[in-house]
Amino acid sequence: MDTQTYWNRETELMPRGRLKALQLDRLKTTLRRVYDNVPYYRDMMRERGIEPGDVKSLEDLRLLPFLTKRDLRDTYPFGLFAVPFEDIVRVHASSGTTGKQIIAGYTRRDIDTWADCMARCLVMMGADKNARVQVSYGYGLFTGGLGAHGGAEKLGAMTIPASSGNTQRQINLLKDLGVTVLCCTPSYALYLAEALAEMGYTKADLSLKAGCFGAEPWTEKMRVRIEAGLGLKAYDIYGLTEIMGPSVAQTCSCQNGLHIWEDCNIAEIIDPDTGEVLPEGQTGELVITTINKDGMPLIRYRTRDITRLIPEQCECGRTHIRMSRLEGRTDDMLIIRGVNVFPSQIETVLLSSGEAAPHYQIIVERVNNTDSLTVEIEVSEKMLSDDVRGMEELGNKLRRSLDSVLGLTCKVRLVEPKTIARSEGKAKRVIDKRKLD
Ligand code: DLL
Repeated sequence: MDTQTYWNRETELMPRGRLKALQLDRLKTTLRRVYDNVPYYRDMMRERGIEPGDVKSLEDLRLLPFLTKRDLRDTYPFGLFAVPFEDIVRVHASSGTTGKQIIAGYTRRDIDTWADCMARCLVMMGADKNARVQVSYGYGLFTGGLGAHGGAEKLGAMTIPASSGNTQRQINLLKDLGVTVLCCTPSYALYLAEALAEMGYTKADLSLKAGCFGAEPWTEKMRVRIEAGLGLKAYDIYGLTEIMGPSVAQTCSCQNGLHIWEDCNIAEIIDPDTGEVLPEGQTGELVITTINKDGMPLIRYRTRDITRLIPEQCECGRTHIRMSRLEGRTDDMLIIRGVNVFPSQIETVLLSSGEAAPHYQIIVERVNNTDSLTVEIEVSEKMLSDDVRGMEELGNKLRRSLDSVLGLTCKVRLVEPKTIARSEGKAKRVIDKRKLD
């Protein structure tokens, strides 16, 4: 597939000076609209003594307060809508793991902008209207299914709304319909690769060329596994319900960072503890301001996702800034005996070993007021041996690697293949029993 074409050439290759001018223009319009139409925003700005006219440059964005998930909950369900109710044509919701769900509302133009951004992502993966796109993200309130679907249809590709689940049928569809592009979570992609082998097929029985995987953290090593298992090139797609759903950002064929569509979003990176904006290139929490959204614009929304911006021009020609693969979320970060631990660090260690399957679960417990971390790891079929000593050695080796990377002692429990539950959507990697107490 040709990855050198663009869906929206003018926008995707727009010189940075023009792109910044466009951002400022759209930012000013957005601020004026939310100030006039959304009392919650107006109050927030007035509390700070700010009016939309005070924002004269992109740097002035810093004058505005942050918005957090808490604000979205406080204004649940419709308090941040910035258009008359009759203009909202769809809502999506994010369940989250804690607290009340949040609702996002979209106008017809928003749905169209979203589909346009998603079409850009698909073309960035080499798809065109001859592509056959299987959407195996869940359809419904979750944005994955309908989001990917909208882009594939806009592109004119043959769109297969498989949704998630029913894994054997998924494989049959992939094979029988000659699907070229698969959209699903990376953990489900891995599960599909496993199921493919179990059904007696190989990647040669499929016609897959590209995969559009996101909605949960994953690592470079996991990408390599998926690519080998399904015989495709795997792209990382990012998004969140509050902003748009999939297609806020995606990797191009250079596979070195995700292009954030900057004609629709302004990205900042802040220190999650102090809220201070960090210089370009430093790692911190991603903050997004939407500048091309009518239904529910978000100003300086704290995503809780940890990444850094890559300002250098990309070889693919697109001028939109990139962000690095997400390192985790501020609220995913486990603090165990004072040490910060991200599930992605554990995944990297396991996959580097070459001996553990990428199926694992992290269990955190508190015994006698001390936190303990246990990593349950599935061994691969070929490693599963009756030789108890061999298994013991493997367990010790993994434990030593984890100890040194994490900087804390942990326990390793090796479990038999296929004993850790597979997920058809977002994988549940962490069981924090401390929170359950
Ligand atoms: O997960 C939207 C989406 C659907 C993105 C399909 C990509 C593909 P939410 O359910 O609201 O929306 O969850 C958003 O998921 O803040 C990140 O923490 C995480 N996330 C999304 N994409 C990625 C990714 C959708 N590529 C939250 N890598 C975000 C790592 C991701 N984490």
